[in-house]
Amino acid sequence: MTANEYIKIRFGRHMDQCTNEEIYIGLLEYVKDKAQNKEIKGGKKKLYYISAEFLIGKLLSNNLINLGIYDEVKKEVEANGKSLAEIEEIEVEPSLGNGGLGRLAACFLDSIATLGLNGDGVGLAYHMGLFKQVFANNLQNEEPNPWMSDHSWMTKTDKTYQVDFGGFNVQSRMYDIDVTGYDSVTTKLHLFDVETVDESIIKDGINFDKSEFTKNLTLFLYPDDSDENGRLLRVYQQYFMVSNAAQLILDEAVEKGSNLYDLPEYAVIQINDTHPSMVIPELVRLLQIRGLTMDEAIDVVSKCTAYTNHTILAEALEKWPIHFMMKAVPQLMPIIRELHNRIAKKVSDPDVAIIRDGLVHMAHMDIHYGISINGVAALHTEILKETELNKFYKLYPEKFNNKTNGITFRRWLLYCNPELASLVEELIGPGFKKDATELKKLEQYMNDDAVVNKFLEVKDLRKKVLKDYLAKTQGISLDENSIYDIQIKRLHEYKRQQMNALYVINKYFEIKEGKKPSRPITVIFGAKAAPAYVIAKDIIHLILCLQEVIANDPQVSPYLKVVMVENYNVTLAEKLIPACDIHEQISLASKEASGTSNMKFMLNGAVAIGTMDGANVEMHDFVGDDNIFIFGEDSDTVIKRYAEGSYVSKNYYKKDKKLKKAVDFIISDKLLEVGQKENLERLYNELLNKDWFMTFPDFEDYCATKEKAYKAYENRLEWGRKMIKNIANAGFFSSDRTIAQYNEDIWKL
Ligand code: 26Y
Repeated sequence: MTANEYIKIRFGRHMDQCTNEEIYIGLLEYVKDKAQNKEIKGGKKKLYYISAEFLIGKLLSNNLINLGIYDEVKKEVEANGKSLAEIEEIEVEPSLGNGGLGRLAACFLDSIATLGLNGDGVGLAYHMGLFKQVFANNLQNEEPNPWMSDHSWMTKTDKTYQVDFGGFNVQSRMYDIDVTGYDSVTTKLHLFDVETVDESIIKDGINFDKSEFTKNLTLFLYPDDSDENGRLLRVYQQYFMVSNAAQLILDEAVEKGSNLYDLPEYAVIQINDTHPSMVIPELVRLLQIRGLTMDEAIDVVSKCTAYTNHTILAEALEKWPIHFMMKAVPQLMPIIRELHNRIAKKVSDPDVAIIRDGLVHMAHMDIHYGISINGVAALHTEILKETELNKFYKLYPEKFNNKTNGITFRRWLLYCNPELASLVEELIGPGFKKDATELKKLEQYMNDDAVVNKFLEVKDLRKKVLKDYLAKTQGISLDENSIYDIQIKRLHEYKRQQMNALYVINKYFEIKEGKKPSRPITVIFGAKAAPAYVIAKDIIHLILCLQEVIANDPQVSPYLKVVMVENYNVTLAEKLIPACDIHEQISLASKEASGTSNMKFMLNGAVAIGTMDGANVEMHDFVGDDNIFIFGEDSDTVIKRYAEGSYVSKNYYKKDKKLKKAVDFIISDKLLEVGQKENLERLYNELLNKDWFMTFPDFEDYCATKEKAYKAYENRLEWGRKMIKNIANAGFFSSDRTIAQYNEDIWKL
């Protein structure tokens, strides 16, 4: 049946007589039907990828592409005088993630299904997801971000479980989202919810009564955890997630014939950062209820779980106070104590203990009781082994391994940049769609000027698409002849958006002094700041103030434009990335575990300005010095400086006139005209007295390197060659490769 015929039956009308909304609903149901016909015939062993975040993005086009019916449906829709792009706008993006970790989980699901592996995702159905970002008075405000509706990709199942907390219990329900593989099978994302959740308790912005846990359990993703109740709610959410996961895992194993002693033959669990770590004691608990002794249960569970670490920032490694755990999940504490005692008996070093100073160290539990621990880029894994987790590495060297992150090329090339995809196909054939390393064949065209020009033309076209899109959706006007210099990622001091802002100020002064750039520059930011992260919000404030001041300065605005897009999300990323000339990967070396937008940009022919951090290091290995602009201190220098505790930001400020002038501008009258004194002063003082992520030492090199990149951009053919070199070498960063490695080394499905 064609989509047309399906819609005819569904609505009793021909597609041309239907509204976009009806066509959307029709296509959604049509796709669900097709997807379910391809459900994987499960093998014995199954992977459960448990994650607090799945930033899946819109699914209509993605599913059409993966099912191989995109072109056909698009033609049908157009033949009826409709536009698929407009129909897609009906779909609301579920914001079930913050950033990299959540988007990685979504890319992984796509690759698991594409490789035909028996694996499902397990997470939570947050009603509001992450907040929606709204700007007013140059400040970020947070609003609820509802996405569920009667017509969504979620299908209600009849699976329900009871989950017990200290003093109360809830009944869960499982909802499923089909995960379509590219020309392959369909697997599932299971999202759990509770029926007692009450959206009406939300008042002004994203505030709600944090003490009514049955009403707020799955209301928001990572609610503000700046107070006790907020943190407690996070423990409740995590336990709710893993208790459901554990019950599902045991049920499915038993259904397939497991006697539970052989559970490792039926299930392997990937723990995505420490948010799902309680699955370990929860499984031990449930196995005991089902008849195993404590010894047996621990033995079984410790053959089933593997842990991925996504950060070396100490403050992001979760440690829960025992009194929290006693209140929220008292049934787990005796098991956690037992897990702790067994280790303490063997290893006396308190640094590797599970319980220390009244805190439960979630990562420590994962490492002692799992089969694998992996970092997400080569440098990151080395740093874990050599410094952060060195004592664990010495205990269990065989457990440590690297799995450099990857991205799905279906969404991040075929879907988001069809013009580039078809140019590539014209040149090297369709093989790259299944085997990303075939992109390497593009290198043979690097000296063919006619081909190079075609790549430049695609980029120009995509810049125009972005210009139109931002004009239409956000009222922003771009100059498509300017350089698009883009930094999009969560707002965090270590990612150093503030250093980019200081560069903008410096450029502003240069232009004022008559040193005009040879081509206008558009610096684009997209970032949400965690609601309780004060300095991050101050950085957004600074950027928005700069945007206003520069736009209103006729001397500067023809040459420099700052744009902060509102509510940066997956949908916006899909528009921004194909249009980008230069992307900013400027984290303080050693701090960005991997980065994944860097891979998306590379694949779309943007050139990076970056530090030797995360996956940038591997990107640099592939493309060489000429095709990536590397600057700044390396991770060894940074780690050493932290160890010495010798960094004094003021010394740099005093020495470097250019830097001083830029920093002082933050609290200048000009900015205070459009900004808030309190916020700008706080940020100024933070930089001057702390600058914990060391923007000052890298500032000069950063500015010089940007000038070098902008200059290189003017040699259009040479730049085109850089673009091709990047695209041709992006193959390694396919999540198909990453997932194949997880399976080979850890999951063994
Ligand atoms: C504990 C809680 C507040 C928390 C919430 C979210 C802690 C961490 C996170 C999210 C972390 C995250 O997104 N990490 C990113 O993971 C990507 C995928 O591996 C990496 O590419 C990226 O470098 C890392 O910052």
